[in-house]
Amino acid sequence: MNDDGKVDIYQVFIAMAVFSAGNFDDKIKSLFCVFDLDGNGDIERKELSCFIMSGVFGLCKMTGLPQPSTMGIQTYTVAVFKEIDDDQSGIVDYLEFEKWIKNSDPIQEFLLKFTGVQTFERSVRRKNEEF
Ligand SMILES: [Ca+2]
Ligand SMILES: [Ca+2]
Repeated sequence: MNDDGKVDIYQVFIAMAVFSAGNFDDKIKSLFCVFDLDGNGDIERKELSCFIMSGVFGLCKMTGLPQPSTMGIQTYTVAVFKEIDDDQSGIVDYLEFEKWIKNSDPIQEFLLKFTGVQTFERSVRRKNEEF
């Protein structure tokens, strides 16, 4: 949650990236597949909007935060899409998506933070399995 009341979409990414198995590149690939609802290999704006909408609402439900307005999410989606769509072609291909994830400081920071937590939990689980 940011100061202006907007839900931080990056937290949705992190939740997904952290809880899925595999290395970072695999995670980006699975994220891309989740976004690409019709599976045509590109992310269209309506797909991103769908994802953000369900992601944000799901997150709010999970955390008990108040839900932002649909209008607010749509405005946010347009801004995010513009940011990802590097060549402004109106569609996001995998390379643009990958570049965006890898160059996004907030995502990297959260990943580092949450991956550390996961590593700890994993080591605990591994230890338990030894007995
Ligand atoms: Ca698509
Ligand atoms: Ca593009």
